[in-house]
Amino acid sequence: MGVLNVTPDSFSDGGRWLDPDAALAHGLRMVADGADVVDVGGESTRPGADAVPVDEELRRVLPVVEALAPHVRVSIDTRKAEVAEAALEAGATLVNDVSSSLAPVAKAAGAGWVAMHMKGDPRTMQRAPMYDDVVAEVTAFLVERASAAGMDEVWIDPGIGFGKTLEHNLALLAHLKDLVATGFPVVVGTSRKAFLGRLTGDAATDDRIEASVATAAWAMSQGAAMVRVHDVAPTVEAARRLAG
Ligand code: HH2
Repeated sequence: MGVLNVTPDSFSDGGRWLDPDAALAHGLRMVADGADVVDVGGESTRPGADAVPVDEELRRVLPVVEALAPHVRVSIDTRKAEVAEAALEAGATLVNDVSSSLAPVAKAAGAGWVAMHMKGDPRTMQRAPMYDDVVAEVTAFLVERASAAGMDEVWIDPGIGFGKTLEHNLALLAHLKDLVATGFPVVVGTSRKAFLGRLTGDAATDDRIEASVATAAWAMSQGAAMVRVHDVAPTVEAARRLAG
């Protein structure tokens, strides 16, 4: 899954794809590089981010979803039902839902749904997140949401960096097999995230490519069915090598 943020403020590619033509070109580039899905988002969910009004989010994502949908499977990365509905009408077929609340919208449209775990909301989620057992709690939450959805296509995602410390992120990655064992296909997004910068010496987001590819490869080796990445070409290369 290639990331296409049509936002001014995403943490790693904010402002680069705000223009619809630039966004389309980058989406097609990721398809040429081997992405099976392009994930279009119009609201940053980085820690501390402010919410975006519905009209503005629609204005950002709809032209891009429409233009890309004939070329590749498009997912819509949103927390808003109105945006998910409009994007599904414009050609998206998967709802990537960091709020884990949009199953009814995806279901009504016959689309797929990614349920992601987040503790709190983006504005406050990194203020001292705490768990008794992060792996057990995240797994239980996702199984409950995914089972309750009663849909054919439900993916689960531990939500790396969403209300989690470095230690929480590493525990979830170390125990990904617990999520895989639930039987739901697992999505993992580590790409360019802050915890990688902490592990490798707080590098700029563009310098986190090796760590991003390494953690994506780890996730795939543990049975993740999809990885959400900014750097499609090296991740596809890693996937091919893993497949032998
Ligand atoms: N991470 C981000 C956004 N959406 N969706 C899923 N399913 N899993 C993730 O880990 C995930 C996600 C955050 O990354 P990004 O879109 O690159 O940044 P921003 O939220 O600043 O736009």
